[in-house]
Amino acid sequence: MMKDQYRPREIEAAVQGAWTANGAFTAREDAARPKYYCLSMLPYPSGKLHMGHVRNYTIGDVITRRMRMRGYNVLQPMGWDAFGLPAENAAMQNGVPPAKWTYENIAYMREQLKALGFAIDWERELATCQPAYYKWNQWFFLRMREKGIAYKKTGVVNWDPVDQTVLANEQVIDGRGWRTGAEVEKREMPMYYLNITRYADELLDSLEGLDGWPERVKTMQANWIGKSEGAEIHFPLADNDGEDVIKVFTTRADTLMGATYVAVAPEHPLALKVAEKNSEVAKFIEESRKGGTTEAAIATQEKRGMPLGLEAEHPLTGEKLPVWVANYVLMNYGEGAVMAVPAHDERDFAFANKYGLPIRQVVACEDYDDKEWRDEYSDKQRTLVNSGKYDGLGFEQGTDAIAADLEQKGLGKKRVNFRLRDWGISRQRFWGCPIPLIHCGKCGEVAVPDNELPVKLPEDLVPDGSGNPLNKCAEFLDVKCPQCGGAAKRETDTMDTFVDSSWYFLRYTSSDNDGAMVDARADYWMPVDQYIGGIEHAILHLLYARFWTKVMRDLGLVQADEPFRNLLTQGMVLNHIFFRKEGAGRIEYLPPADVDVERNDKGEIVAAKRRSDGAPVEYGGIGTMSKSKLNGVDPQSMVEQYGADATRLFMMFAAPPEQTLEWSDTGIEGAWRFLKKVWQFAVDNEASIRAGGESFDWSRASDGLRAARREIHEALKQANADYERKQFNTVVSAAMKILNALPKQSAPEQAALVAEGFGILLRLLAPITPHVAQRLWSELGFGDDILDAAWPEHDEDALVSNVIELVVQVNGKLRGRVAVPAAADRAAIESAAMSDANVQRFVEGKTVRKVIVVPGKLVNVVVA
Ligand code: ANZ
Ligand code: ZN
Repeated sequence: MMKDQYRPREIEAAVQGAWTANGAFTAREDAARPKYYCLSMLPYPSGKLHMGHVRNYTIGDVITRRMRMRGYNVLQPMGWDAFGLPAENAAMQNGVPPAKWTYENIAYMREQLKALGFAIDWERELATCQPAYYKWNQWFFLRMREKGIAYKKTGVVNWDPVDQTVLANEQVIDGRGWRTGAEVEKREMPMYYLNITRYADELLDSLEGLDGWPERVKTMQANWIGKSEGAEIHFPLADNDGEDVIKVFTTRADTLMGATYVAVAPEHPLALKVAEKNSEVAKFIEESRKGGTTEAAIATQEKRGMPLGLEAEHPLTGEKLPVWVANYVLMNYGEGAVMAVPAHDERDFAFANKYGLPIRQVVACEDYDDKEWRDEYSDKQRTLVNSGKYDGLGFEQGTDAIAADLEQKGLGKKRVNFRLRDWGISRQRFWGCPIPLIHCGKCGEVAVPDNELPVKLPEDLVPDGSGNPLNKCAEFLDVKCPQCGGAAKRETDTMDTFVDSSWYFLRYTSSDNDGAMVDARADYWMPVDQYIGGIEHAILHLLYARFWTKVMRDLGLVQADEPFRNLLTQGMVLNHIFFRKEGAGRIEYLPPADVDVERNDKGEIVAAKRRSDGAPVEYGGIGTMSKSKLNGVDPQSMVEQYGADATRLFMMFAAPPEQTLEWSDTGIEGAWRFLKKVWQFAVDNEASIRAGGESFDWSRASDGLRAARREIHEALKQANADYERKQFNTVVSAAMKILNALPKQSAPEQAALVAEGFGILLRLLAPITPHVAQRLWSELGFGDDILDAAWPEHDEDALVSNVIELVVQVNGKLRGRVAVPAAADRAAIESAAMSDANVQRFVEGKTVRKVIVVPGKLVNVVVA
């Protein structure tokens, strides 16, 4: 007999225990079965799971479990993106080594994941801070260095003076460090770069083949790569024996005859050379170091510049043009210099007007006004004027003609430029993967020999805020030169943590191999069939992972061209925000759990009070769950209160995966109540379910039974279509429909219906609420393990209605509808039509002249 109470904690612990004991989720390569690699982005071990994690991993788990029931050999691994700044910050605050903090967080979060019942192959677990993992970062870095894909150069970087580190462009917000808020400075320093631009064309072109990616993400990647077709043009420097030229990149070579000056970036070698002798220029360059290197920062700052006192020759006319240094020219883009065409480029226009430089119109525009910019000035659909022999040509013809002439003179040619820059991976941080190099006074920079890898990061150091502690750690620093054996120093820079996450999905396939980065198992599992994660990783992480995979392919390590076949970007989890304004404009946020709300009849919140003291609080609308706004909901407490299944069910039911999800207390309660109903149904109908397992001839079933069965199979058909589309919210609605279609207290003749219907329901729910589905499946004798039960498909015959509905008219006017058996004859149809109550009202007291029956459609009663 079944327990009559739904007790999620007891069920979930027992079912999880059995999975662990059986190694239920250990994945083994098996050439005989189709493989399916389902991957969720690995979490940063921040301390505890948040709802965003729960949503992400539930989506992945639902897909994993369903694919397994459909016969696929499924791999779903998990790991930890374990290097990074928060561990250093925690170390500074609490005096614990980052390693200890990180490993403790991992231990805690691993238990949380296990309590949620995810079908993870824990044997493949990895943490990117483990030497066994990052050894291969180092090994591969050295292979890339040998190939010139990793190279050293001095770059202009964003420097955060507080954190004492280089920031990536996206870590600079409004010219300030994203974490410290400190004004960012530009600095030059030697760094290691990965030559991702070598792959720019392929990274762009192969986006086209990624049919399983959201268009939006592909567009973001394409824009980031930023391919521009244009030309490189050389402006020889006057008074320099024609030796030195200023190279510029332009997308408007057609406007060359309108170039009136040349401008170089403040970090351009020419500007630096002039600055050596000219203190004004030196001062200008110094000032322009302030502010970030981001395009946004540069686009919004005031355009400033000064002449360098040099002249360049126009490559076609020989006219002397002044050379300026200007802060709107980026050193990192194109050639770090522009040919200025003030008449047709908005930035040059503003600059020329500010400094009184000539403006020469060369593209036809009526009423050209050189004081007021209009967007049509830069329109490419117009023809050239004031351009000598090029007059009358359009953009393309003009570009071609000018490029051909330049090429003949050896002063330019058509060229493609990418916005994408090489990936600087050096970080002046402690908690990251050491770059495996040694600096020797005699031999220079020497690679650590392969057999000495990994270069281990000391796990007992505690950063104290005064820069990288490796710089003070003699044990780490002092080393013998591998080449000459003399005293040498280790490199103390570590790698950008994006390196760690660029290939972890490959390592999962071969995680127990100490002797190789990956082995043949990578080719069995790759590519990842379904990748799931946040849209915030749409650009960098995905681009780096694609690049890294292609490099590994080119070095013969894997076959895959692209790492991720299908990509799902899940929406954010939102919750209400409540706050009070305290003195001095300070805002104090309150957790939604401490607030009682009043709603209007549309369900909108119109007033809110703090529960403890009844004092009014302000409602701040709905927003992403965040620590600072105190509107997060702790998954742990949800699991404790309602169980993992209800938490998972709510997450899947509340919204389709890609949309935002609004947290709701009544929603999770509703999910839990539904599972209670499912349980109660099993308790009430146990005998029928057990009795109804035999095969049954549905063609002989009563109309009522067949109608109920039709409802169930229609819902199943819909659920399967929705599973395919990954619309899990309507899968849950279909499950609810099925439960409603089943008789609550079944009679013996309903046994077959109940057994079949409930078996379908359990299997539909199994991916979403695996524990309760498993328990009921085995308890009711359906089988041992629902994990590998055959996925239910609808029976086409069940969809065929044996009852049809006919329209009944009286004198051509619609008066009723009747349902009749599909096989009913004329007489039966006629009598059904005449017995409809409404039809009778219109027929009463009249003479029926004729009854017309159009089979399958209508009945018309003609009366007089
Ligand atoms: C002359 C010109 C005339 C331009 C005109 C535009 C309009 P995209 O499309 O983004 O590739 N440029 C080139 N290098 C630059 C740098 N380092 N810093 C700032 N601006 C730079 O943009 C290419 C255009 O951006 C180039 O074409 C150049 O200005 C400018 F009517 O050259 B153009
Ligand atoms: Zn040496």
